Amino acid sequence: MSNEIYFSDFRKITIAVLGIDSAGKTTIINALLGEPLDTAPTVGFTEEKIQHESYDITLFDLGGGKKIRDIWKNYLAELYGVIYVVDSSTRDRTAEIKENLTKLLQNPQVSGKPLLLLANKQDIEGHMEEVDICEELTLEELVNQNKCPCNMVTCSAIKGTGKKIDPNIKNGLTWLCNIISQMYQKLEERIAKDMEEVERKRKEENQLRAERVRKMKEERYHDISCRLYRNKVKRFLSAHIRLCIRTRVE
Ligand SMILES: Nc1nc2c(ncn2[C@@H]2O[C@H](COP(=O)(O)OP(=O)(O)OP(=O)(O)O)[C@@H](O)[C@H]2O)c(=O)[nH]1
Ligand SMILES: [Mg+2]
Repeated sequence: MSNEIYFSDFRKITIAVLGIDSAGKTTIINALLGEPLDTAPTVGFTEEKIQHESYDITLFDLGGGKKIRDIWKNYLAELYGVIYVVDSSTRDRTAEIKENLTKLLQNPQVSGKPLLLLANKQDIEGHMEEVDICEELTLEELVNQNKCPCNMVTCSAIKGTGKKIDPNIKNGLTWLCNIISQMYQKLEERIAKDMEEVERKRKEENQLRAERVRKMKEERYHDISCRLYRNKVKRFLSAHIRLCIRTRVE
């Protein structure tokens, strides 16, 4: 009985772990789940559940490959916050990361929501420091413009899994949970409104699709009817002509 009360106190929230391909998103989720850290590129979307602080957290793991990023927009409305993972070991892709993060934070379903930026792969020599990442991404400007409360934490996802996880990842998640706590009611109301809008659009699209299918069927039926009618007329005319010829011959 006490357990039931205890678990019912847990608030349910959804957080997406985003970032471009190979940033370390799935590795971080596996570390939080206490699972082995070997990963393959995520093709599409997976969902995992963890408990942290007083939250039942649903984590969305979305592939970061160029061709997959387009699906992110379908998962943003229900988010209470975003964990954005950056591979700090390379400077080659900072322009791509900046463009991706800018587009994400400017999305009306994300603006204003809390953002935890994990500067991952800090174990690799020559990695970018926090200050470099801030500068390269013009992070302060970006989060201010989009009113996203933000915290950056450095980490190394391959450090360990479960109890051996890099404590910075857990601390970052605690920060995110705390800020979500402070904004909970506002976020909950906004998510309910955004999800209603998503549902309305989905119904509208389904209606439009059904209408398109109905029109296509109607047009096809019309085509077939016309063809049948033409064939009928043709058959009638050729029978009439044959009859005329036969009558004239006789
Ligand atoms: N050295 C080092 N390697 C890491 C770290 N985190 C992840 N990796 C490696 O980086 C590669 C990509 O990791 P994933 O977790 O699959 O990356 P992802 O962001 O999920 O990539 P997509 O699913 O393609 O979007 C894997 O080989 C990981 O082992 C880290 O902190 N340090
Ligand atoms: Mg992945």
